[in-house]
Amino acid sequence: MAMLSFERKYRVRGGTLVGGDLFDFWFGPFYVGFFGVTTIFFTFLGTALILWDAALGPTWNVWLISVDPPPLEYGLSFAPLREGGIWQLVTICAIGAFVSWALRQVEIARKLGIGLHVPIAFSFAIFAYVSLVVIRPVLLGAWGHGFPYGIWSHLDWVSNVGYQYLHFHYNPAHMLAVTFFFTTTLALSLHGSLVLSAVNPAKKGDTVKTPEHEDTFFRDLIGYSVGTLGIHRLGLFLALNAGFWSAICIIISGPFWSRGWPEWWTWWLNLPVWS
Ligand code: UQ2
Repeated sequence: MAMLSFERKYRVRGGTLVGGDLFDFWFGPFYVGFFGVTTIFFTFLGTALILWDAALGPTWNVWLISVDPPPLEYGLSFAPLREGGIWQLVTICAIGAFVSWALRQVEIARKLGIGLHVPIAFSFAIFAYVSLVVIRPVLLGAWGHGFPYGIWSHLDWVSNVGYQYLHFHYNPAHMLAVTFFFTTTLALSLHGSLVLSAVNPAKKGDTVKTPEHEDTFFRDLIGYSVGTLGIHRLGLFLALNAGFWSAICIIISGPFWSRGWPEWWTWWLNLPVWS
């Protein structure tokens, strides 16, 4: 079925979570919905606030512009706009836009009668962001523990917070997150190259090869094929775990472990089996 006629067939009413029929329409190729409106609202307001903060100075250098969180002294209260208040509003807009986007994905999935895998996957990315700017700052008692919104400044933040725990790579949850990120790239490169190799036969003019060829390649190579559905389950599992352990590794840094991460491993040296 041609894509355009398929889309017309499935451009049906219903499936909305909020607003009933009111926003149940398309703008060109885009489904709008209540959450399309709220996504646009938060995105434009948040972007305007970032531009306003930049206009307050001290620089228009895009690498150096930074919307900073409030000083730690403000704790968990609202700060004056020029002293981190704008950062607080930008954070509200960012979370509003991200959650709106996820809920718009839910409405579209419901219209199509497909699973909720995409919004659930996206929610792990939202969780990782929220862990940095809400969960950890709240557990530590100050919005000032959030990261600054700037290209250079957020890199400095990551570096400084890392060294605060002496050697962040000794954080066991960070180890898991990094391993899942690398394994995700391994799985996607295996999958992407395997599919392209099957649809691009070595001899020009040959018809494309089948999933059986893909299975056979890996059975010949390592004695095992995870399968065409399996590789996508594996990919989703790896990617979700990468985001999840990223969130965990920063939430535990401070609220649940405030010394250097290398010291955490003394539990190993203290095992009774060594004495
Ligand atoms: C596979 C398969 C695919 C694939 C890939 C494999 C036909 C098109 C990449 C091979 C993957 C395996 C053996 C798992 C590797 C494990 C890790 C943790 C990276 O069998 O089925 O479908 O794309």
